[in-house]
Amino acid sequence: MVVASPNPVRNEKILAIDLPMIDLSADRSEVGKLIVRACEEYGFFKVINHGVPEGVIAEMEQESVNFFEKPLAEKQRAGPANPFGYGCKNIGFNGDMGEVEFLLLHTNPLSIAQRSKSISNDPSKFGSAMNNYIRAVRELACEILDLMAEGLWVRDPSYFSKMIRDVENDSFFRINHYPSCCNNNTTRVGFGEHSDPQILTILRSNDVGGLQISPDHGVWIPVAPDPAAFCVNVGDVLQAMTNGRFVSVRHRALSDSSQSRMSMAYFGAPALQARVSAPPEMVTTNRPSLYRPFTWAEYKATAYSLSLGDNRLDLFINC
Ligand code: GA4
Repeated sequence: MVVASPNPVRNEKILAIDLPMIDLSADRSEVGKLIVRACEEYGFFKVINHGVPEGVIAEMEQESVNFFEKPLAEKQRAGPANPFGYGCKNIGFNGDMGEVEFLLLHTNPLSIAQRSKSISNDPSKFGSAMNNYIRAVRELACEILDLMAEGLWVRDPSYFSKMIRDVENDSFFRINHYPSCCNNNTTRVGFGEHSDPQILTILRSNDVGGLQISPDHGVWIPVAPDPAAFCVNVGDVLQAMTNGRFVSVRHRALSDSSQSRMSMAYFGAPALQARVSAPPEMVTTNRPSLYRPFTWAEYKATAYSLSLGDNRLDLFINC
C-alpha cells in the first residue's frame, strides 16, 4: 500500500512503502529475477538469510559503539577525515554538512591495521572485528553481484563481482552515528541526499529509522529499520555497467531528535585503474551504449570535485 503523508523536513511527498525483501536462501534463479526487478524499480532492496554471522555483526557494532562513546577530544585523534578517519558534521571537501559523526575507512587490511591505532585502545580487537566484518560483507556483495549477472543473462557471472574481489579494490567502510539531541520532535538532515558512487552498498543500522530513498524527484520513501536484514543499493558504477538498466537511487538519512541512529555501510568499489564499461550483453541496438568507458580513479576524482548532492554520472553520458 502507498500512503502519502506530510514531510517533516521540507514540503516533499513522503510515501510509505516496503522495500522488496529478498530471501537469499530461496531458489537461485528466482532470487536473481527478484533482485533484477528490485534494482530496476527502486535501486534498493533488503536481504535476509544473508550468511553474515550474527557474532561478526555484533562485534563490529560493539566496537563502533565503544568508539562513539568516547569523549570528543579522543575521537578527534582519529581525524580529521581526509577522506579517511573521524569526521563530525563535515562531509567531503566542498562544504557539505550534516548532523552526523562518522568514521570513514579504507577496507585494505594494512590500512585497517594502521587506522585502528587511533580508533581503539585495543587496536588489534578493533582491527580483527573490522577485518571479519569486511570479509563477510564483501562475500555477501559478491554473491549478490553474481546473482545480478545471472538474472541479467550476462555470460560471465563474475563480471561485476571480480571488480571488488580484485586485491586492489578501493572499497570503503563508513560508520555513521546520528546523535539524538533533545526531545522536541524535530527532524534534521543527518546525511544529505546523494547517490553512492561505487558499485554496490551493503548497509545495516540499529533499530532506529532515518534512511529515505527518492526513486522520483521530490518523492521520499522511508526505509523501515531492520537489524535482521541488510539493505543493499545500486551505486553509480553499477548503473553504468548495466547500461542504465539498474538505477543508482538518491537517498538521505534524517536524524531523529530523541533516538540515536548508528549505521554501517560497506561501499564495494573497483581498483583505481579498473575500467568501467557495460558487458556486451547489456548493449543492444534498442539500448545503445549510454555511458563512455571510464576508470574508477577518474570517476572518484569527479565525485570528490563536486558536492554531495550533485549528479556526477550524467557527466559520463556518451555524446
Ligand atoms: C557518498 C557515499 C559514501 O559515504 C562516500 C561519500 C564521500 C565522503 O564522505 O567522503 C563523498 C560522497 C560519498 C559523494 C560525493 C563526495 C564524496 C563526499 C562528497 C561530497 C564515502 C563516497 O564514496 O561518496
